[in-house]
Amino acid sequence: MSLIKVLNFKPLGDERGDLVALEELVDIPFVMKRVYYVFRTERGVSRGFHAHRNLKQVAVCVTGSCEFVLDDGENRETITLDSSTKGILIEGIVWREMHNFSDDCVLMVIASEHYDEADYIRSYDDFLEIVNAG
Ligand code: T46
Repeated sequence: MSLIKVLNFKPLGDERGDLVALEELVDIPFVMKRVYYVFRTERGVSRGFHAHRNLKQVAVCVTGSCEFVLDDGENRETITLDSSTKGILIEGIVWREMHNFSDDCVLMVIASEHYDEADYIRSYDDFLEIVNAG
């Protein structure tokens, strides 16, 4: 089974332009507690390099593009997010990295929990230990 779960959002555009609506438990498969966005990432800079113990997230590039690497300790997969109507669901203990941000990239992330630094696993060795322990 692929590590990458793509969510396709319905564009509600008309002659005036585009609109996408994301509703809790309809388009986003969890209760939404937080939204953040990453922008103005410098060329050549990568982000992420961590996993979460207990967090579900949906990531969408609302403008521009970036690459997501997801790794469950056995498999590593890459996806380019380059559409405001395509998101990915990240759940479970999955290592993530973001690379190749375009200059205009605005990466929006919807999260199932409030920010909690204690939820982060920031060492790849600790991540492997946790996934291998089941
Ligand atoms: C993730 C990927 C996709 C907060 O204070 N509140 C927040 O909600 C967030 C997300 C971050 N912060 C602070 C923590 C750091 O001092 O903002 C700073 C930058 O965060 P971080 O280095 O974790 O950013 P990324 O881009 O490496 O990772 C982020 C999310 O933190 C993470 O949960 O899955 O985007």
